[in-house]
Amino acid sequence: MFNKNIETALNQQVNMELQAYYTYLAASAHFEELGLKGFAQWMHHHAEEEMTHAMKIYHFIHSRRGHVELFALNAPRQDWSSPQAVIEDALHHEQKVTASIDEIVKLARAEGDYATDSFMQWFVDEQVEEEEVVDDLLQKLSFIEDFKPGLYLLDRELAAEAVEVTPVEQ
Ligand code: OFO
Repeated sequence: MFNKNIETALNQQVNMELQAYYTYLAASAHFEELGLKGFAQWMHHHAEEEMTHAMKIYHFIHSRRGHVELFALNAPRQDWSSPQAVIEDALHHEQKVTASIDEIVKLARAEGDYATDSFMQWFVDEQVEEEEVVDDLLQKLSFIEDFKPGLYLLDRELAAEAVEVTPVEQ
């Protein structure tokens, strides 16, 4: 029998990952409207990653014969004062996700659910990478500040990376 506390925590995590999908999709749309296509693709790629995270947990709940419960999503923020503000929001979001994942690991250990503990280790590692990637971009933006040609070059760099990582359909 799947532990109810773990099931609830995992369902909440599915919601958090879907909320991240929605948040990054809104950021992608914002960059698209600014004409920053590289940033838009970068965000779109990250939005899709969040969907895969949500589905990974979704399938895990089913594999334990648990019940998947989908909660409502909040409307994401859709307006920012600068590209830096968007990426700062993304970093705060990732930090919240990391804290939430750590809580699930703690709960799994407290409940003696070692299968969930083991499953969640993938997310623990993934969050290290997620925070690093977002923080790297934030650092680059802090070098650029308001220097428009720098933003243009960074946008081109992100567009080139997006082509390498995945053929994003437009
Ligand atoms: Fe799912 O890692 Fe970002 O939020």
